[in-house]
Amino acid sequence: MANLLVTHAHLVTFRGGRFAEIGDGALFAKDGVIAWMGPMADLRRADHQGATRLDAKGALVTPGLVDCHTHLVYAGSRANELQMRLQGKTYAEIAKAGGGIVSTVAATRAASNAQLRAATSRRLSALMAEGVTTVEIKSGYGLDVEHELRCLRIARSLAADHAVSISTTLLGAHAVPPEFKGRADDYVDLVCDRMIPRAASEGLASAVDGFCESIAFGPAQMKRVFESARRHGLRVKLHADQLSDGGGAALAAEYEALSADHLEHTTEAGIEALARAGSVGVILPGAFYYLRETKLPPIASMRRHGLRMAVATDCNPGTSPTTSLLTMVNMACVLFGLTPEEALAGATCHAAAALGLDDRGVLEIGRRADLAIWDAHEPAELAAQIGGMRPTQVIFEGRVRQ
Ligand code: DI6
Ligand code: FE
Repeated sequence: MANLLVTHAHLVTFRGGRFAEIGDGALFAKDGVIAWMGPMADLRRADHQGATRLDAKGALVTPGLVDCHTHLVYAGSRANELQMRLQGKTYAEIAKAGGGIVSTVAATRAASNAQLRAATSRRLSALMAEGVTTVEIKSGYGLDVEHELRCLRIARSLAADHAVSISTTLLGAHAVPPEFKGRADDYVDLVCDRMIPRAASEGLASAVDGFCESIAFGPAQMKRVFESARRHGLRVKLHADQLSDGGGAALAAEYEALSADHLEHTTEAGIEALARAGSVGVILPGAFYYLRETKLPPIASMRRHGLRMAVATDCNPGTSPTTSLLTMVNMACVLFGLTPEEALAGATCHAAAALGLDDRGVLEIGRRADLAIWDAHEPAELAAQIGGMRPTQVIFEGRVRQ
């Protein structure tokens, strides 16, 4: 594997989860891993002989971005729902009337493997163009054993022809599919007894997620899903307290979830429980914006309890149709009041933690050499634009991404 030496870089490291910089720095990547980094003045020739050199000319160099919450695998469009919501219908009303998640399920089931892969690939490429080097992809629009596994397989297959690292999550408990209408508990049985065991034994998912909400699954049902995940050795995550306080955060904490996501309606006690459990709080400003929500997530409480905050796109056709993680960084600042440094930590180191990946998201010796190089001087410049910002170069596993 080729070695790479990046010189004259303004390194943003996030070591220990904290914002830190090396003004005129160098970074040596060997076999895809950061073998040395530090101030230019400390660089020794012997340490990097034979390496390809890349002069960053003072540019900002951050860890590659990590999008830790996406629903990239789907077919069809939900543009009609924007029109319905503009006419005053709520997301919950549309879902109850047969729109929402189950309409995307119908379109996804009807799509061929090639169509579904092509649509997902387009969205993945758009995320990557902004400097994303790790993406989490959830299933959740198949909602039967074969279609959920198919979505996970398609998600995993994309790593073969995209220079990005993909982490997959089984979201069988996303909605009750039409064939189980009125029999949610029977569907939960299917998720627990057939879907989770298959996803685990076939190595198709790294975690199990669920939509814990009045219009989806209650805490008792999610508990059964989490018990099954635990039996099969999979970590859990949860869509929690997005539209109402359903006790999702406390449940996620009880199962030491990797993350609890959304959290707009989470109480102080819920935030405290998550922080104590070591979970990450994933904030999703795209969904907040698109649904025109007004209840802000309790950011002050998250800071007070030291809950690590990640920022993600939640890319999905119904509530957050976006493939721009940097726009989410912007919205996390503008709508939720994060500082640019907090928001950038949320799209790098804390996002990696939300996926249980401790080998990335931070610039430090021994971590993966996944970097983004920006025509910028400070993190605020990455947060100050609404879309359109692109890295000048991306390094993935120690190589310049073409
Ligand atoms: N993530 C989800 O999975 C749901 N909301 C959210 O923020 C619903 C997605 C959808 O409507 O398709
Ligand atoms: Fe989501």
